[in-house]
Amino acid sequence: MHFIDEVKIFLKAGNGGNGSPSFRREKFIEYGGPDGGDGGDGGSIIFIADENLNTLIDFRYKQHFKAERGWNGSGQRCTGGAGKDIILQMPLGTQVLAEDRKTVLADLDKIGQVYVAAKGGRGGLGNTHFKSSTNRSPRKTTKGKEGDESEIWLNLKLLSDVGLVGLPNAGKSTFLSVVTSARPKIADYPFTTLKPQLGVAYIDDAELVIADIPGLIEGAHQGHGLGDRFLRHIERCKIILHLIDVNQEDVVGAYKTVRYEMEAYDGSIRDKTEIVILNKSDLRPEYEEIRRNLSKEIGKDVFYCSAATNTNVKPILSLALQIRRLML
Ligand SMILES: Nc1nc2c(ncn2[C@@H]2O[C@H](COP(=O)(O)OP(=O)(O)O)[C@@H](O)[C@H]2O)c(=O)[nH]1
Ligand SMILES: [Mg+2]
Repeated sequence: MHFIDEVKIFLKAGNGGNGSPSFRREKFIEYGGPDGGDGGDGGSIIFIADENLNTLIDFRYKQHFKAERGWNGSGQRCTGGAGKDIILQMPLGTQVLAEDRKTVLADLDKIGQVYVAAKGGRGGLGNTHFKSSTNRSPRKTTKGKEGDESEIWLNLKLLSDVGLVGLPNAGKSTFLSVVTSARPKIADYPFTTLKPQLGVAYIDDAELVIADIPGLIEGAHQGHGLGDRFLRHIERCKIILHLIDVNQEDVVGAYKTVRYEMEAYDGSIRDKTEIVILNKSDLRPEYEEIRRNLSKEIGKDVFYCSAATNTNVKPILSLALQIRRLML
C-alpha cells in the first residue's frame, strides 16, 4: 500500500433548501392562510479519526467532496428533507490545515474524534413564519443558506509511543519485526524502508506503539538520501530509540550524524527522551567495551541488543515502557 501523508482536498457542504411560499387551498376554505414549510438543512462533511488507517492514500484518487443540498420546503407545512452528510474516515494523527497550509484547524489525535470540516447551510423559512396581524397572506420566504466551501490540507503525523531512528542498516526494521507483528521490509542495503511503519508491542500487559521510519544519512535535512521529511512521523512520539550498528568503524560518528540531523529538523524532536542502543551485538564480541566508550563519549547511558537473535530486546522495551508510564 502506498504511503501518502499530505494531500489537499476540496469541500463543499450542501446548501440549505428554500422555504416554501405555499398557501392552503382546500375546498370550502376561502383565503386559506400560508402553509409553506421550511427548507431542509444541507449535508455537512464530517471527519472521524480511525485507528485502523495509517495513510491518506484514498485522497490521492478523490479530492473533491460535495454534500447533498437540503430539499425545499413545501405546502401543508412540510419541511424539506435534510441533505445527507458525508462522513470521511481519517487516519489517527491527521491534522487539518487551512488553505495557508499553516493554521491548524483540527488535530484528530483521539480515536473516534469528530470534526465538522464543512457545515451544511441552514434551510430557509417558509411563509408560515411571516404571518402577522397585519399580513395574513405573506409571500415572503427565505432562501436556504449556503453550505461551507473550503480547500484544506490533510497532514498526517503518525501517533506512536516510540520512534526508531538511526542510520540505514542499523537494524530498525528488524527491531520492529521482532517486537511487533509488523512485517517491514528488511535487507542489508540502505533505504529498504521507504515509508513509515507502525507496529504494536505487547509488554507486561501494556501496549507500545512503535514507529519505524526510513534511515537518516548525513545531509538528510538538505534532502540527501530520502531526506528528513519522515521525521514528522516521530514528532509526536514520546521516546526515541536510537539504534547504532555496533560493527560500524565509528559508532560515535554514527550517533552524532543522526543527532545532528534530528537537531537540524525544525520539528520538536531534539528534546525527546532518547534511549541509545548498540545493535547487532551477536556479530561483535567486544560490544561491551564499545558500549562503555560510546557512553563516555556522549555522556549518556548506552544499551546493547541483538535484534536479529532477540537478545536483550525485552529489557529495552521494558525500559521504554517505564519511561512512558512516568510521562503519563
Ligand atoms: N547479525 C545481525 N544482523 C542484523 C541485526 N539487526 C539487523 N540485522 C541485519 O542488518 C540488515 C539491515 O537491517 P534493517 O532492519 O533492514 O535495518 P534498517 O535499515 O535500520 O531498517 C539486515 O540484513 C538485517 O538482517 C542483528 O541484531 N544482528
Ligand atoms: Mg528499515
